[in-house]
Amino acid sequence: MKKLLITGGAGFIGSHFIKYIIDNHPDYTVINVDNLTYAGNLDNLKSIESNERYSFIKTDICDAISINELMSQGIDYVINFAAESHVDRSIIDSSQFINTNVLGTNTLLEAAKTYGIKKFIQISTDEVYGSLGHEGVFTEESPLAPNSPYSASKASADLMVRSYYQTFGLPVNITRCSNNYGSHQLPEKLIPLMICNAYEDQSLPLYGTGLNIRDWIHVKDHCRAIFQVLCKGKNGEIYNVGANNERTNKDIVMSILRALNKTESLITLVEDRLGHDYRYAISYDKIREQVGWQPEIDFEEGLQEVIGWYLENMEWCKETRRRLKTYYKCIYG
Ligand code: NAD
Ligand code: TDX
Repeated sequence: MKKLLITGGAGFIGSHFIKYIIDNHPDYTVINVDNLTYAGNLDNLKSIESNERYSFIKTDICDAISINELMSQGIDYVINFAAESHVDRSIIDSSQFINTNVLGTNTLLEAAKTYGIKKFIQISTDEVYGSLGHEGVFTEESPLAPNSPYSASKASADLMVRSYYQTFGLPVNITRCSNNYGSHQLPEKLIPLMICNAYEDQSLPLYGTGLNIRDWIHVKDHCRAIFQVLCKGKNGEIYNVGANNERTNKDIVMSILRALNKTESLITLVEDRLGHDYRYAISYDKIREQVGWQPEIDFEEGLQEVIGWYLENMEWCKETRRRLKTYYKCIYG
């Protein structure tokens, strides 16, 4: 049995990854380390929670004593999903982004070095490359040019990961993925927020002109990519992960409105996000050529399937939104 330590496994992408491993790779055990912030929800893992190859430990990745104790128990691989992940929150207050995304990653790297971890994968983001104009795509050679406190904290973590490879020879990979969509995503992010609002006939707040562009990938394609990198990634390499699905935010919202049979009048153009990146687009040539991964899920089909999941799971949406509202009220008043 190979022992995987997953951080942030109660969140959106981490929980999908754990379910993917437990359901498809019987030669792996998974320890999920998550401190259950407002974004962590163990209900996301209900389908596998009693599997004997899965265990959960509530710990902060910044807690060096607990992290060292865990890694001393014969862990083979570490995949770091844990992060503060919402750009808007980083604009209001960046401190927790520095704690978790930078210092937390550093705590994991130190422990991974001490205990001779065989592979450390950092789950990063295309946002570290900054913003594109109308032309071009991000490649792994694109310069780091993060624009938000969130993306700056992720870029900082990437540089620490790189340094542990260069200085100590820690076997690392960094994956930089485009915007994920899928089930169980917190309704603070564009797609689930707009589905929930449209369902309840509430207004759909599009920032600025609504014409900013994101490049979308189904979370299940992302999870397969991470596993392929674990198996075949060359130490020290960065791999971009994407699926060539550029859409304006307005296009996305229009698709949601059509699927729910609602009218465009629900859309409200609101004040723009500060420092709002105009466009992301990512080339995945390197991971296709070196690792043999490519996306499989068609965007239009995937989006309809995902909208269907939220509509069938409105109780999950309502409960998650209730928790989110309570949390936001406590933090921001
Ligand atoms: P998420 O916010 O849904 O989940 C984050 C998880 O990390 C939560 O379970 C939370 O409880 C946990 N966590 C936060 N701080 C922690 C700490 N200090 N110690 C332990 N656990 C902690 O995020 P997500 O959307 O699933 O993103 C996962 C990773 O993927 C992040 O690193 C993010 O930067 C990256 N990423 C996300 C996207 C996207 O579209 N969502 C795209 C590319 C990369
Ligand atoms: O209410 C909204 N209205 C709106 O117009 C929200 C929440 C978002 N938007 C716009 C902003 C972006 O252009 O939609 C786009 C997507 O926004 P988010 O869902 O907040 O995602 P983004 O800022 O692109 O970042 C996401 O992708 C990269 C994840 O949250 C990050 O964790 C990941 O690294």
